Amino acid sequence: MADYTLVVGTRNWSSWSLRPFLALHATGASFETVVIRLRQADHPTTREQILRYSPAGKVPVLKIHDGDVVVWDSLAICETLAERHPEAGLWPDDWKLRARARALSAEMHSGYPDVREQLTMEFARRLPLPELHEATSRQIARILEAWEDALARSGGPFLFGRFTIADAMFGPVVSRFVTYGVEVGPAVGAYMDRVMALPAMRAWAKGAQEEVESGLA
Ligand SMILES: N[C@@H](CCC(=O)N[C@@H](CS)C(=O)NCC(=O)O)C(=O)O
Repeated sequence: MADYTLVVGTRNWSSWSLRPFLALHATGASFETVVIRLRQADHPTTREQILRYSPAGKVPVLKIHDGDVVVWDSLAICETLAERHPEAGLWPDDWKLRARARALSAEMHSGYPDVREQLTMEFARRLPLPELHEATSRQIARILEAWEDALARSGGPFLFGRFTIADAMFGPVVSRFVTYGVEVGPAVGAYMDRVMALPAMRAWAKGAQEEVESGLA
């Protein structure tokens, strides 16, 4: 039996689900993925299906088989994984870097509403950049500045050196910037290429592509 079950939404769309998927992949633990179809206006069963796993009625949800524990919310799942798999180094070792990585991850978790709304995740699609609202442009500039700063301080290849939860939290943003062709500088461009090339991102891309091709997304 696998160590975990991760319940996610339609992979082409569910940006929240991608984050713990990347973190879970990085632990090397065994897990199975259950995909619940989102945005089915004529199928009210989506909510019922999610409620079978979590009282919060949202994906992602992590089921920890050892102990029969259920954790919902992307950041809570990532924190739980970091605690259960210290060897995976999901947070930086140095407390100062860890504090910055946590702050950046929390900023992502609770912020950038206009980026989310205007540049919705369409993982497997390539779309024209819409005319950006001022707030969206401001939030994009803040993200790029935060990435550039973190990469310059750490020297890469990821935001805090090795892959951490901060990269997992920004994985869907990388996908959005690729989908809409957001203009970025060379350091950020190289970082985005590295994130897109992660085996976990490729696995997610394959799932999203299949959903798009079969009309599920
Ligand atoms: N803050 C939550 C957000 C979760 C969330 O909004 N999930 C969406 C999909 S990406 C969802 O479950 N939507 C289904 C619904 O609202 O019925 C997290 O970090 O996990």
